[in-house]
Amino acid sequence: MEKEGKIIKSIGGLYTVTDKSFRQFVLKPLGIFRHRNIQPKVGDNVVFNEESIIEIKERKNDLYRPMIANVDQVLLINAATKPDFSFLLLDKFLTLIEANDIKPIIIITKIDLLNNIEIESLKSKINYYEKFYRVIYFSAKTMFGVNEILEVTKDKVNVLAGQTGAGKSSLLNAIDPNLNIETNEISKALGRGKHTTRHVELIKFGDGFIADTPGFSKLEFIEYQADQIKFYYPDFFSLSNNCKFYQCTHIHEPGCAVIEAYQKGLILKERYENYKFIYNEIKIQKPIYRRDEK
Ligand SMILES: Nc1nc2c(ncn2[C@@H]2O[C@H](COP(=O)(O)OP(=O)(O)O)[C@@H](O)[C@H]2O)c(=O)[nH]1
Ligand SMILES: [Mg+2]
Ligand SMILES: [Zn+2]
Repeated sequence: MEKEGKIIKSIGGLYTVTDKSFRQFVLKPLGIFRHRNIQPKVGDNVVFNEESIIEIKERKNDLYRPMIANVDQVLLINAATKPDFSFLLLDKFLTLIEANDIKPIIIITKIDLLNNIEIESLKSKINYYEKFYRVIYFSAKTMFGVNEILEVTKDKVNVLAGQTGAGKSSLLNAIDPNLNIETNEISKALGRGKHTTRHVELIKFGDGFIADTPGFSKLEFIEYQADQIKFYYPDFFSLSNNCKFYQCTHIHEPGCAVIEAYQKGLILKERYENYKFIYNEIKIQKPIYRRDEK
């Protein structure tokens, strides 16, 4: 009997594979993978029989942190307040997620803490992002937006991102109270060592999956070149055909269509300023090479 499934957990050479009806099997990979130097990983879509994983399907992507293959989208959690909403953090996360070629879903949580005027004022800016990204407003307290989150995550492999305190764990608990994840884990977030040795696991999340640990937590751009990040701004990219110079960085060049759009107010002020800020941050960073982490 051969079946198809997905690896949701790996511990000491044993892989937990779930089939379409969420039945789970603990399996070993065929020896042939080791000989070919292929290591199955969480998120892999596989063919298996009673004893073994016998085929690993081609990966559509391969995330480094957490170590997961075939991520469909990142739920980027931003608190509307507490901590203050930060467009810089939003744009930094979006840049990193785009750089990994994964689809971001922007979730603005804790909206129960804003009054109507504050919500409208935030929305008037965040509207800008809705041209390129799905934006969902949510509250773990009132459950506003819960159906929208269930709909968008259905049948998908999701990864959470967002700063500590943004409301990631609360969102998971709101969607599935059985998860019972600790919230407000400030002390844990500071204790580094633990995190790197943890085994990542995909957990059932509505009718999809979610990684049990957030990704993109270190907002580092070590691997990127300043003049590459323009490709991770879909709003700039769509204008760049009209820039005078083919390799325009949209920072200072004459005849730049992006700068022109910004000056006309067609690009959100914060968005363009953050782009310049991130560009310069990368430009001045010393080349550091990423330590080999496991
Ligand atoms: N009022 C309100 N508080 C929230 C909401 N979501 C999270 N919080 C609170 O914000 C704090 C941090 O939330 P947590 O889920 O631990 O954030 P995480 O660090 O991103 O996992 C906790 O005290 C939560 O109770 C929300 O939608 N509304
Ligand atoms: Mg948390
Ligand atoms: Zn330009």
